[in-house]
Amino acid sequence: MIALTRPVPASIAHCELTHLSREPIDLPRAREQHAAYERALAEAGATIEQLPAEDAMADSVFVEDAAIVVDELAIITRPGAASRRGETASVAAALKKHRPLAFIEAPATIDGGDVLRVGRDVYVGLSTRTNESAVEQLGRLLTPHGYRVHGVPVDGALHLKSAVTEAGDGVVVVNPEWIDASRFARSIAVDPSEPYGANVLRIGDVLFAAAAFPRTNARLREAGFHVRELDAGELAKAEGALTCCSVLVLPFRA
Ligand code: CIR
Repeated sequence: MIALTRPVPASIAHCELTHLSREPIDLPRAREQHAAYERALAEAGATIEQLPAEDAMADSVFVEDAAIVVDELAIITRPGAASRRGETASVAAALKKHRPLAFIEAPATIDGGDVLRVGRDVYVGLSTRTNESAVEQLGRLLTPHGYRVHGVPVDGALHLKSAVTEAGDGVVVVNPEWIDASRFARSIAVDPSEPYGANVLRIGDVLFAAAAFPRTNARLREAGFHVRELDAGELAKAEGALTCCSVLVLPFRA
């Protein structure tokens, strides 16, 4: 598995914020946490492919939002925040070595953080960043490959994957306040005191989870997942979580 990443930009203090108030971000500490994230993914078996830094683009570390990668193709997004549209060109250049490319076109807008694949089901969050036109375009691109594409209203969270991610084997971890958990056959709810605890990242046998959510992480351990906690507190102030900092490219399985 390849994980595309990008360094934390010098301009991160000017990032987009939707649900959080601006707090000072400690840049050296954010960079240390990001480097630890890259090392941890590498230890779990990912090959890190680091994109060139984009220091003038404040949210450029959150590479997940620029692309949606499945076995058959990579879809380059049209991010919902106009300030982020320049981030996609370098992600497209990196992904064209690994997959045929397709592109989301106006009037659609979509952030990769709104797209969750669980088996052949692709859930697309209808958020402030992602619209119905993007759901239609994704449907046209993915249905021929055997995926089912579903639009899912997101209420209260920035992205769908702030509210739900896959822990593994079809089991999702979900904040039921932000999306309808009954859409998923098997789910584990976050601890109610940890609304941001649903963003986890599975690499091989390891389930990465933010250290800030110990109660939710205990629930995941009780369910049998091998949880490894990462300190992601600085980028959390930029409204980014663990999945946001990588684009995973799995080995192609025909
Ligand atoms: C933004 O608002 O776009 C960034 N500050 C945070 C993006 C986080 N990305 C993600 O959840 N996939």
